[in-house]
Amino acid sequence: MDCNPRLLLFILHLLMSCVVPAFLTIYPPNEVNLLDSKASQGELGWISYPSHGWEEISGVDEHYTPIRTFQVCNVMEYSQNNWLRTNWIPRQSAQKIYVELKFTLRDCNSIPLVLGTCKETFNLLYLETDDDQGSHFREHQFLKIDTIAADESFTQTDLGDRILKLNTEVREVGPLSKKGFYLAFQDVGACVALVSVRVYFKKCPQTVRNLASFRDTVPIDSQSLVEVPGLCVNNSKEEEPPRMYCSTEGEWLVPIGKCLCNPGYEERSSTCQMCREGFYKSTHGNMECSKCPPHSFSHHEGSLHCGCEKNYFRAEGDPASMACTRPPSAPRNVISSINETSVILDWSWPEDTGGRRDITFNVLCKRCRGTAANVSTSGTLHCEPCRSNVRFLPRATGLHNTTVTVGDLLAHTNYTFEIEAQNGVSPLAFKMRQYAAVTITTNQAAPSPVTVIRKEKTSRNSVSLSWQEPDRPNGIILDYEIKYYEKEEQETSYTILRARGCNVTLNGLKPNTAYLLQIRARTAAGYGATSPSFQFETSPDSAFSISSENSQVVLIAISCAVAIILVTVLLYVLIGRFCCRSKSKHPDEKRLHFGNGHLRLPGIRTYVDPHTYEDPSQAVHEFAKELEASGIAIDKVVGAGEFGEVCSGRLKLPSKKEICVAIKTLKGGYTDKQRRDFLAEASIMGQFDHPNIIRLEGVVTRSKPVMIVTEYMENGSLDSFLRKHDAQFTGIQLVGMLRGIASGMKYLSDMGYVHRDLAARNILVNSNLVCKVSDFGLSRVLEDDPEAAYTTRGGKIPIRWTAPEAIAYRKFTSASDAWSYGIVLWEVMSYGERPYWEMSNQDVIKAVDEGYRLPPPMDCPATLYQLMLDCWQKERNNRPKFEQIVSILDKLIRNPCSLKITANTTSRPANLLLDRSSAEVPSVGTMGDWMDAMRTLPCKEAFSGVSYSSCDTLAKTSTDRVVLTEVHVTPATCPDWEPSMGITTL
Ligand code: ACK
Repeated sequence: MDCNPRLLLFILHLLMSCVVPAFLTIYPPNEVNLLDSKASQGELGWISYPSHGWEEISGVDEHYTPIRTFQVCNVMEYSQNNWLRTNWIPRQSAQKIYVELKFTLRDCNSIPLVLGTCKETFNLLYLETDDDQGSHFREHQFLKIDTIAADESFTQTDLGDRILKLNTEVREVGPLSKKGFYLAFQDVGACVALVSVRVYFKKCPQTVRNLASFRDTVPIDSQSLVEVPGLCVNNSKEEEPPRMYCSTEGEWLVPIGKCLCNPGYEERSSTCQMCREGFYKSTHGNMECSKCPPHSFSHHEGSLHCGCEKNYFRAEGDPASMACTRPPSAPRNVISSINETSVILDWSWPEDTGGRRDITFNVLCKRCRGTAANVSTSGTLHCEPCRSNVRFLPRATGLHNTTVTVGDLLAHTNYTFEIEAQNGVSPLAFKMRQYAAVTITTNQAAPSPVTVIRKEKTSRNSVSLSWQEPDRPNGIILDYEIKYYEKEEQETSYTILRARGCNVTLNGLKPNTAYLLQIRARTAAGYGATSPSFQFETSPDSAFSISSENSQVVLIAISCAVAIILVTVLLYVLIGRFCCRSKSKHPDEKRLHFGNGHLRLPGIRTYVDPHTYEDPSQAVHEFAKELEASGIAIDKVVGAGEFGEVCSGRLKLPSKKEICVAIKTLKGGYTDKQRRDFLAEASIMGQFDHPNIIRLEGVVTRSKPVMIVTEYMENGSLDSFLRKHDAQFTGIQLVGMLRGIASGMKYLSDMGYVHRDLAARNILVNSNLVCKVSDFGLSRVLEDDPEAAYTTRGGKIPIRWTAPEAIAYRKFTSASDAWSYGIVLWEVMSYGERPYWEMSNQDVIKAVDEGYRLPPPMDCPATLYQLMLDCWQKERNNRPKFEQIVSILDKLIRNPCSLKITANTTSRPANLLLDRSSAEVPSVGTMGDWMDAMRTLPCKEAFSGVSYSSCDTLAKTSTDRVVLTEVHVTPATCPDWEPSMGITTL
């Protein structure tokens, strides 16, 4: 070789230091090598022509990995033409190839003594063939790709040395069409070392994009982009056909469309993998699997949804992401308010809604034989479904509110209502049905009016009529009252008849006269409403047509008739008087004639004062059943009464179920008077039959101890019951209790009975929260009640509960009971607070007399406070009647929204009482604040927050009523709400 050996060594050294070791070389993934000289560790076997031209040299790199290089450096000689040809390289799928050359090329100036032939370039050529031609080599067959020159031959170092630099040149060749090709390097007199030759083509490598897999794609030289369809990976589904474009540079571009993992699978590392245990995926999509919702599980991989735990369900339409739920528990605190033959049922939401909000309520009505009291103990009554004509308002099933009114029940009949809460999964769990039951007894109800009246026969002086029994007799019709009068006289004078059947003949009428008639039916519950007026006319008087021979006969007949009538009237008056005296109770077909006045007919039964009986024990036996002591079992003492202990126990009557009872005993050593007074209570109680009056089961008077046995009230007296359950009831429940008390009091006042000691301590509460008035007696007010105090007039009166006129001059009436009812109302709304707190009785009397009244209890609805104030009107005739109180409370129950308007207070105002005369002031924290507000606030501000249309309206509504602020409800939140309702409905 002609080369300077030092030069060769230098080149080799350079090779060793610059070449990247082959085994470390990592090429881009989109480049596919067809030839890599560095990868070959043995001889490459390339052809060198002439043989003293290109020379193959072996060496090792710094890792001692052998590498092969070629070099030529015949710069000292003229006319150099040295060829180096590679082996045959199969083209594979390449259309365009890249040739990457790494080489060093010496700057001719750096070689001393060069004879002028030195070159600084070499040529790169190629030849396409379909097969390997072995060592057969012809120069002219090769096509030139390019002349290769070095970018830089030397680099100057800091020390002034010149270092040979490695050049890298890449050339594209194509399109190729034959199966393979050769490359050739032609040296024409340069000093060059070919360190490595790499031939490659570019492709878009197999890839997964958007869960679609795209195959290896070799770009087509003639096209800039190749569209490639993708295939969804396993367990996925095409959402939009996936596509991508492969560029000539072997790059994937513009992914379009995508695939989504199947249900039960989620995307992980560009694949769709099964959901793990405890997870689920119910839809197609590339979201992650979700954790099983509460009360559900998945024990397998790849779950589409999670199964529900035992006793938990998923309703149709519940999304898989929703927790499994269960049927609700039974509704709570059912209270019933009976009004004759209808009942309002009210209850609280179930404690456990089962995890759902779609709660509705169904009410099942059953008619039962036996008594309500039997139920509370034995729980088994013979019941059958109610008749279909029982009316439910708004309906019996699918109720969204917690109240329903049931009407058209039979009078004086036991019913059980089963109230069931349902939610969306209840149909899947019918075995888990839970309901609350309440048993009631409807009241006696007056019959409905007679509607059909027919005229059967008319004559000059009489008419025969018939009519149909009322649609709803509500009991056995005892008789009908027929009232008639001449139309012209307009009721100034009328006649009343009673008839047992459905027909009557009216005699003694004026001829040719128009009459109006009304009929009403009577049952044990009293009179029903009167029928609409029925008009009839008698026939014309034909006396003028009578012949003169007959006129005498007619005159005689008329005289006789007049005489008979006079005698009849005389007899009737006498008999009537006699009957009145002898307290005849059921006169049949009595004729009464009243001139110019109103008849007060006995409607419902009236209360009979047992003290009017000469022998009070006769009264006891008239109104109370004598019980066998052997049928009574005393369990325990529950309290102390004035005459002895109060016990709970059981009563077993022959052929009846055992029931729980309360037993009041008369302690030994009593005087005759004490015995009489003790039993007087039973004589009074025994006259009452109402669901809100404590029921007397009977008395034991023939053996000792003397006992009064009543129904048992599980929750004891109302005052202590409320104190025990402070703030635990809803407004509607409290109103339900109050309604019961008012209904009982209405019954008592209708009976003509004045209670005189109405107070929460004298109301008993049963397990269904039904309140019943108790504690009847006469001397009791004086003796028994620990609250009773002696007045200046010597009477003993429960001052805080009693109306001023009753304190001042013992004017006890139903109106004074209404005052006491107002106090009970206050006690209930304040959960058993003591009225007037620790004020002395004297101070209470004085304050009330000066017009001060108790302030509203905390959170008390404005309507109820207004009702209290109405009950505490000084003028007793202005106080509401119990009938009105019942109807006010019914309205509130029907429209619970009105309870949300509260009369703001005060736990307990500093000055204790509110001045009635200035009561139109917004309530404020204390009495002092309240007075200030009254003086300073203009009307508009004072009532800001109340949705009144104008101050005028306000002033009008508030003239004699207290208007209270703090409206917590707005029409938006309470659609049925009328702005004035909170105040004016009273
Ligand atoms: O609050 P209490 O437990 O309920 O204490 C008093 C006590 O007797 C003295 O009156 C209780 N009591 C009275 N009558 C009855 C009844 N019918 N049922 C249950 N408890 C009663 C009252």
